[in-house]
Amino acid sequence: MKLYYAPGACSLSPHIVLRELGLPVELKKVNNKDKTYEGGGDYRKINARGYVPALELDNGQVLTEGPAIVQYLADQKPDSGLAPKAGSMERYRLMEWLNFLTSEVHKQFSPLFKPNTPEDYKPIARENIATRFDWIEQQLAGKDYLPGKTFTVADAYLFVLLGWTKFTGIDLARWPNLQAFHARVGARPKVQEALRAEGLLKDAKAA
Ligand SMILES: N[C@@H](CCC(=O)N[C@@H](CS)C(=O)NCC(=O)O)C(=O)O
Repeated sequence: MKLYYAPGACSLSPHIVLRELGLPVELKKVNNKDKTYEGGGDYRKINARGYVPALELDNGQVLTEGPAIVQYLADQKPDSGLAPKAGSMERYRLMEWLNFLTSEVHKQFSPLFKPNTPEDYKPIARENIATRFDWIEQQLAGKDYLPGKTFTVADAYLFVLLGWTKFTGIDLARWPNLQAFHARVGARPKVQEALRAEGLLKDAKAA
């Protein structure tokens, strides 16, 4: 399989999942500005919408949309526990989290990264994110991971989104459970491996 990614972008979530699962992958770095990828190809030929992530399967099919990709990957190794069994209530809970994270959190961050977002909209976006974080903070009380006791693909996604606070003027210290979660997931060896592979972690101390 090939994972098309941009360093630190939401594609870091399937990247972490691939490593947690121990699935072999070829990483293809995408330049999100000019829509080319490593080796000079036109990324829009891989994903016509031009955004990462995209997963190219061994049979040549291309799967897009982070929440779908991570579930596909987890289902390749159902015993990993990274996603509960398809059809179970726990699986729907996981999908509930993934959908919430993608539509209610991820997409609130997007305007904060865009150069053409009017400055006076940015505090509104930050406030929207803060409202969502308030809710997740409550959900994480007394828990190590989102849906329960073990790490799942939803946790990988939340970890990536929390990492974006550093670049968007949001102080995570306001949410101690989120901050502890970010440190907990960030300490996982496979997460560190993924960060290092994307050039986001120079050495263990930099975590
Ligand atoms: N709905 C997509 C959104 C993916 C997305 O927002 N990707 C961002 C990086 S986090 C991107 O590549 N943006 C560049 C662009 O839209 O041109 C998904 O969930 O996978």
